Amino acid sequence: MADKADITFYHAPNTRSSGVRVLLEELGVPYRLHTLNMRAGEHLREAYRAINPMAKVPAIRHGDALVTEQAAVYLYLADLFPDAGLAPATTDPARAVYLRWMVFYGSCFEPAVIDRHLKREPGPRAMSAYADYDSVIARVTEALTPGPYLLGDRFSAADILWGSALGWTTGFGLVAPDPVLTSYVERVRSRPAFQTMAAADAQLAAEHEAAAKAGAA
Ligand SMILES: N[C@@H](CCC(=O)N[C@@H](CS)C(=O)NCC(=O)O)C(=O)O
Repeated sequence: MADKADITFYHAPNTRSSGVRVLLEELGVPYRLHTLNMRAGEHLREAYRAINPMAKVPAIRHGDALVTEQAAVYLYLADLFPDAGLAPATTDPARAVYLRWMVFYGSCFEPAVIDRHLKREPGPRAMSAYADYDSVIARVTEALTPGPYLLGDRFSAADILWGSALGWTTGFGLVAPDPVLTSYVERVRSRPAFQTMAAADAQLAAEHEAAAKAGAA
């Protein structure tokens, strides 16, 4: 296996890769930050398509291994650094709940939320991978009740993914505010790693904005 310090993280500020930045901060591990200025379209260029042919962030490279898709990135990194305790071990029954919510995110939550927002019909229940929007939101809300985290008292990498996602989806009005979801977002976002990421992303976003404007001038 590649050296654990040989990690490159492909990131654009204020995007789905921001949660991975929080995860790396929580893990407390060294990595190379490779930023992409989306305002300037850097993610669409050939150089980045060689990393992720979908031209999306996040992505990481660990030695020769390229990992794309945010849930895969979270799973990979949390398992790579087990001492941080952010992923239940394969022998731990909590792993089942952890994997369920990691996968539910991309296979049910995102499509349900985006379909609802764009007023797209999910189609017949039997053909819809997420059944229906209300069921998805109800399952997430139940999973966070009583909380405080998806695994009960135990904070995990899944909470970084879900705290980030519920933060932007409630923030942009894609998911209706709800006391359970809102207090969960506040709890997760109050962690120092989130605050470190938010400050660093704000600075990076300002730099990218200025560079894009200078390039367009
Ligand atoms: N399915 C991908 C989605 C990632 C994604 O949509 N990332 C956005 C940023 S939030 C992106 O890279 N957008 C650039 C574009 O599509 O041009 C994942 O879960 O990693």
